[in-house]
Amino acid sequence: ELRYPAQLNCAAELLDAAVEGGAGERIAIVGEHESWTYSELQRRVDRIAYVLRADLGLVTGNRVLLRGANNPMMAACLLAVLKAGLIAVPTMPLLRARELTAIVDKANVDAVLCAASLRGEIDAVSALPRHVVMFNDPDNPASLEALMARHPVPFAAHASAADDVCLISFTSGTTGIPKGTMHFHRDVLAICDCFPRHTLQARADDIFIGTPPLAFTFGLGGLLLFPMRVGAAGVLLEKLTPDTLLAAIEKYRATVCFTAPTFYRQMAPLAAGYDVSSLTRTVSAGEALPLATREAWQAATGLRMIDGIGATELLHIFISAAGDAIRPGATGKPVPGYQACILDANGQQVGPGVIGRLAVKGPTGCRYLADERQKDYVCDGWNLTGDAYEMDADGYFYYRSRTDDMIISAGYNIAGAEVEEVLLRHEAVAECGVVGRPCEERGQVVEAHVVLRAGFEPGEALAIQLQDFVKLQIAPYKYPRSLRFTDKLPRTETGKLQRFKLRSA
Ligand code: 3UK
Repeated sequence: ELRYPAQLNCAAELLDAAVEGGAGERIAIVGEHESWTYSELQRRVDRIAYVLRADLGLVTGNRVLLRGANNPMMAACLLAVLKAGLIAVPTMPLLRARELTAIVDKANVDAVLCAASLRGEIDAVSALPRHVVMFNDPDNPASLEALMARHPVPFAAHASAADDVCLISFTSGTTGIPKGTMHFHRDVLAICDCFPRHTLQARADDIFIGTPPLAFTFGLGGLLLFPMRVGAAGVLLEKLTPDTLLAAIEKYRATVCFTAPTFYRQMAPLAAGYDVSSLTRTVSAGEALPLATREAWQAATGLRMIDGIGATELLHIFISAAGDAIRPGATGKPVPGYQACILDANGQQVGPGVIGRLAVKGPTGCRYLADERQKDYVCDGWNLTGDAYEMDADGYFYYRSRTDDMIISAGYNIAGAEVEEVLLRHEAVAECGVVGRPCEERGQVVEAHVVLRAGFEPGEALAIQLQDFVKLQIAPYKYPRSLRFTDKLPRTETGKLQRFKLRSA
């Protein structure tokens, strides 16, 4: 069990402890134009903390909305908010003014720190808080950097309680409605002391890289908090594509990579063009990892993918497996520190081989901002993630679908992910999404939305070929009776398929 002192500031624990422990001259953060040692990062964090407290007059518990793509200053701002005893409200870079207005309102934001490149949507927010400060804004005399220059170091970390809220993270909203989740100082350390420690076995000489935004807890943990907890380096790059991520892995000799399954699927055929031999662990999360993707990645790089399921409500990954413990097809076992089980519709635990609702318990857990259906997610201390899972006799957990995405067609329960797995094995298929479309006769009909690889033409003949391909590999009642070709699938900024958009397409 994890134990932390009652008084705990997670930023001090990550940053000041690293410097005091002798990591001061090691590289903490690498950006496109600069890289900072732990001491350099600490000096910036301390000056920003003074700006927040002394210049803006913020007091303990005030909320600071953060906007920026992945870059070193965005990381420094985040850490400064935590170190000053304030609450960070990071926001996804692509959010529009309307969504930002809802967050400012819901999270009761007191100040905004915004990268100049994302200024447009912030300016359009109605009812902004009193303080809006821009960073990465060299020509602006009122920029955060200009204010920072007037302050000394060090800044003494605010003496927070271990269970003071320090982070409000919004879910990516696969259903379209983002929910705010609150996390304590101790939660931030707890995620560092579970998955990266036990599953990844992170070390000081690791170099972390990847695509998830720092505003997504997958990225916040994987690219900033996890490396800091062990004195390692995190590479923070904006606007990565499959090609530029591969190039960056080569350039920075990255050892650990975090991204979503679709990104690995796109990188696999390109990987031969780059030297990615520095990689030792690659982590896939955000949505189910299809077997075809796992195999393509392993064939291209020799690496066995580490799949892991995480959730904003639980802050990070809670079921995973690495190395020899990997079982293709399974997400893995509960990460040390967490427990998991499968519940039936009545909330009773079921045994191996039965599909049910995934329930999770551990050092972190869901706390929605007021009035947001806390009771739907937390029941008897168990977090219900909304996923349909199955366990085997050895305690491995297998993803089946989101509970509300299970397709029921003519009385059969069909998991869209299983049909997607099969389609992705066909040479013509680059991407696909399988959903249940309402249908009078069968209740729902299995419908596949397919993006073709270059060189393949959409048409009736190919549709029939794909349908037959599915029928030969899984029970024929699961084949997509409806099959549509499309150029692009609707995805969230975190790489998740938006099935609700496919259902109404
Ligand atoms: C789904 C997965 C199958 C699942 C996240 C790592 O994705 C993250 O958080 P979100 O709040 O979404 C949570 C939901 O996403 N999911 C995530 N990973 C997997 N499904 N296999 C997986 N490996 O439905 C879950 O309930 O956006 C992931 C770390 C931090 C995160 N916040």
